This record gives sequence, C-alpha cells and structure tokens, in this order.
Amino acid sequence: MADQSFLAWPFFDDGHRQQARDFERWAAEVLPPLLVGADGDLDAVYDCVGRLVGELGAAGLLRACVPAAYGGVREKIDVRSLCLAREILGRASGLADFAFAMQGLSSTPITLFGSDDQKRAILPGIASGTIVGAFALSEPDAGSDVGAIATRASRDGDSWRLDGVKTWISNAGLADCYVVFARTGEGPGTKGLSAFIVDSDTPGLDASERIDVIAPHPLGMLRFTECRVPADGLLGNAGEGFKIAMATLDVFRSTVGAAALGFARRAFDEATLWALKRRMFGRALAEFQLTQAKLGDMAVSVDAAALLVYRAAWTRDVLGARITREASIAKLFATESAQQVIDAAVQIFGGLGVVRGMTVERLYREIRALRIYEGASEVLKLVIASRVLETMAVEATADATPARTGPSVRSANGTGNADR
Ligand code: COS
Repeated sequence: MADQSFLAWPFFDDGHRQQARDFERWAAEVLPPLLVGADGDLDAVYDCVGRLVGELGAAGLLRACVPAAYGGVREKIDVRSLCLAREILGRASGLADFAFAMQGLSSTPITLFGSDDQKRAILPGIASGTIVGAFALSEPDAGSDVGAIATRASRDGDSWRLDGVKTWISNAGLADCYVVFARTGEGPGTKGLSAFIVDSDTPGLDASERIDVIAPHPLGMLRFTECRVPADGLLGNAGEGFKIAMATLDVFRSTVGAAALGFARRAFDEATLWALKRRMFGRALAEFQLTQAKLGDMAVSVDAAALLVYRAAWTRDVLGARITREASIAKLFATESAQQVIDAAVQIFGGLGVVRGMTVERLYREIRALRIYEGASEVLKLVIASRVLETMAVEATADATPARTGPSVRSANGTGNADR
C-alpha cells in the first residue's frame, strides 16, 4: 500500500479522506478487469477508455468533476478532489487517470463560463459518464502559442461557421462533445479568440484521424469544414476564449502534477519492493548504499511534489485566489521530478525495467507527455517568472534602492544576517 500519510495534512477535510478511500477501493476492486485491451491496438485502447468513462460514471466517481447543482459532489469545482482522484487513479493506471481527467478538463470551461442551459445540457452527462468530453485548443501551428490559433469562427445568420484544424486532441473520435477554441477576431492574438461547444455529430466536423503515441490513448485531429454551430454554442462571450482556456488550465495544471505524482508514487513503491526482494552479491539490493541514495532522492521528490500540488489546489479552493503561479510550479516540479523518479525505478529494476509489460516500463512511457501537454515545462518557467516579476515590479517601483547584505550591513547580533 502506497504511503497514505499525506491524507492527514491540513489541506484536506474528512470529505476528501472519504473520497480517497472510495477511489482506492474502486481502483483495487473494479478497475483491473476493465483494463483488458489497455496495452493492445488503438481500437482496443479507444474501447477501453469508453468503458472506463462509463464505469467511473456508474460508480459516481465522475461527480468530482462538476458542481453539486449539476450532479456533482461539492458546491463548486474542488481542485483538491480532482487532484486526489488523479493521483490515486494515476497510481493504478494511466488510462483510468486519462478517462477521468478528460471529463474534468472538457467540462471545467462549461462549469466556469457556461450558461445555465449549457450546464444543464452537458454537466449531468459528464458526471454520469454518458457524455464523453474533449478540449480542443492546440493546432499544428499553435501549441504553446495560443495567440496564434488560426481556426476561424465567423457569425453567419443564427449560427457560427467554423473552419480549420485542431491537433493533439485527447478523446478525438471518442467524444460526444468538444469545447473548441477559434478565432473570432475581436482583437489581435489572444484578444480575438472565442470558445464553442460542438456536438460530435455536427456536419463539417471530421474526427477520424488518430495519432499513435508512445503511451497510446484516444488522441487525434479535428477538421472543421464549413461546420455550423448554433449561436447558443458560444461559450461565455465572444473574445473571451483565451481567458476561458487559461482559467481552465489554471485548474488542470495542478491536476496534471497530481497524475505525475501518482505515477511517481507507483514507481517508488515498485522500486522499493524490488530492492528489498532482489538479491545480488549475497545481499538484498536495498542493502547497498547506492540503492538507498536513490530511494532517498525519490522519497524527497515525491513528498515535495505532493506538497506543491496540494498547496496549489488548497490555495484555489480555500483562498479563492488565482493560482497561475502555484499551479505552474506544481505541474513543472511534479512532472519533471516524476520523470526522474521513474527513471531511477527503471534503473533499480535493471534489465527487467525495460521489458515491455513491466509496470515501470509502462510508467516510463506514460510520464513523458505530461512534461509537454497543458503547458510545456519551458512555457511554465516563463509563466512563473512573469508572475514573480509582475508582483515584484510593484515593490521595485515603490523603492528603487537595492537591499544590501554582507559585511557593510551587520545585524545586531553580529552574524551578518541583516534584519529587514
Ligand atoms: N488567467 C487569467 N488571465 C490570464 C491568464 C490566466 N491564467 N494568463 C494570462 N492571462 C491574461 C493576461 O493577464 C493578459 O491580459 P491583459 O492583456 O489584460 O494584460 C492576457 O491574458 C494575455 O496574456 P499574455 O500576454 O501573458 O499572453 P502571451 O500570449 O504572451 O502568453 C502563454 C501566454 C504563453 C503564457 C499562454 O499562451 C500559455 O499558457 N501557453 C501554453 C498553452 C498550453 O498549455 N498549450 C497546451 C495545450 S494542451 S491543452
């Protein structure tokens, strides 16, 4: 059993602890037979994810994705609940985490910006697993640079006409509805985007092209050709698309960190158990100091990632604050450190670690994309720095004199640590 001590942290209430038990039980008792085909061809993977969404919904676990008024558990979206769910599912199966995550990522823009009619039409189905959702932001020439989106949406009578191409869209070809970001032209770059809810059976939408990646999951391209979306498919106001996308990513970046944390915990547990069992040179692998050094580093990374993920989630849930900085820090650290933890686990397993079908081999493939999607590590560094600079710029303008430390500024106790 993985370390559960973090559940006693003050970030959580008893509802979270009960939720964690419910997810643990489902992952142990219901999930294993549902994963048949998870390592098969793409058709089998699509079937598997469709089944997982249905079963997660039937068990009531997708209720964590939407507010209570539309079939959810808590009054508002609760980032700690999303993170706990993703950590626990991610520890058990990357595909189970994926199935859960996409229901949340696709519905959160509707929860945050949708009209009551839009929420009533979509959110209960997301919670019950009868509607599969997708979030369509990226394009061949607009991944990190959201302001370069070229898919056009133009008003034409009582509908919007969409033309363009989206790529890297999770659940493409499986989803019943897509939240699609397109250029409506109210201003340049990020100022001229809008979001739309598009049914999968809308004429002019082709979602047939799949993309096969190292950790396969439903993923593909969307092509819009004279695709007509009714006027009431506009989400929020025209021109608000960038804000909608960023507000959604502020919530979901912490949860990507949580999924990475789940992967890292699993790798850490697998490696620790293996190190205790595996014998070489007449003793257990765990008795070698070089193994212990690796395990020590892994433990620090896991705990630090957990603290950053749940700090970000708690800040949004409890303080209601914008968490662009905290969520970016959490995702950046948790995904980068999980990659290192999983790599160390593969090393501890030696040759077995790269054998297809071994858990650490699967994790090694699954973690990689998390450092790229929903904010590549490089973009996150820029986002973090820009938030830091923005905050300090105010202080810098107020006081242009640089703070001085060192021998010329002595503290009263003579330590050289000036009290400021
Ligand atoms: N919440 C609310 N507002 C936000 C915001 C957020 N998280 N992030 C930015 N904004 C606002 C800014 O305050 C700014 O508003 P003003 O013009 O009123 O000052 C506006 O949006 C534009 O922001 P900015 O100038 O920072 O935009 P840039 O185009 O320079 O940079 C980045 C935007 C690169 C940070 C953004 O495009 C990004 O996060 N890219 C990564 C996208 C991504 O994750 N893609 C992967 C998709 S897989 S789902």
